[in-house]
Amino acid sequence: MLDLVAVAFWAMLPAYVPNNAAVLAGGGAPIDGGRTLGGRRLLGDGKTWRGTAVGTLVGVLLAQALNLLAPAVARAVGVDLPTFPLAAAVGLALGAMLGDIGASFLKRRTGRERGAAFPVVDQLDFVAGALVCTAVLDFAWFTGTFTLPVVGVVVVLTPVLHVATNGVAYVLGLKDEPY
Ligand code: CTP
Ligand code: MG
Ligand code: K
Repeated sequence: MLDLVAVAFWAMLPAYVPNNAAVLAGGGAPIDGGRTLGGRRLLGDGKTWRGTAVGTLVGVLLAQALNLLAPAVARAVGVDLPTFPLAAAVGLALGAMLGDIGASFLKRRTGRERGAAFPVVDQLDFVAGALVCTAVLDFAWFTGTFTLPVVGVVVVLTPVLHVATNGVAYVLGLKDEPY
């Protein structure tokens, strides 16, 4: 069980960090360019080119760092940890950002203003995006790493981590809402 948690956390790190990097880097031009659909913003001012680009880059670079650390960390925790081919790293990082963007699209369509909470979707949008994108870009790595038990742990573990990290970011004044 601890092995599963270690692999799930490690494999998802390049998908966890981009959204937090985007919070720090966000600002500038919104992706939707101010466009609206049915009287509401397509995505809103919270989804910017800069936040998306920096978030993706940080996730991909983190994966490279994890590749270097993998042998030492694996030895220390006694668990076989995966390394990230570039396609998988891009899938995890870009997919996380796209999942979050997709959720904003759904939020606007359901009348939720920027920053509004969308329970469950807020906690799992980037997981769905990361898994789908990684499966598309490197299917062999995806199926070898994200076995059904690992995916199960990811789905349970991620909301817990998400609530905790966003709570901390909120208390530190880095984020406007604690979700
Ligand atoms: N951010 C960004 N680009 C992204 C994602 C996030 O610039 N692709 C930045 C924005 O400054 C955003 C902040 O990170 O306001 C917090 O992200 P998030 O909570 O996802 O956005 P919200 O502002 O809450 O907007 P939404 O309701 O659309 O989720
Ligand atoms: Mg938000
Ligand atoms: K979000």
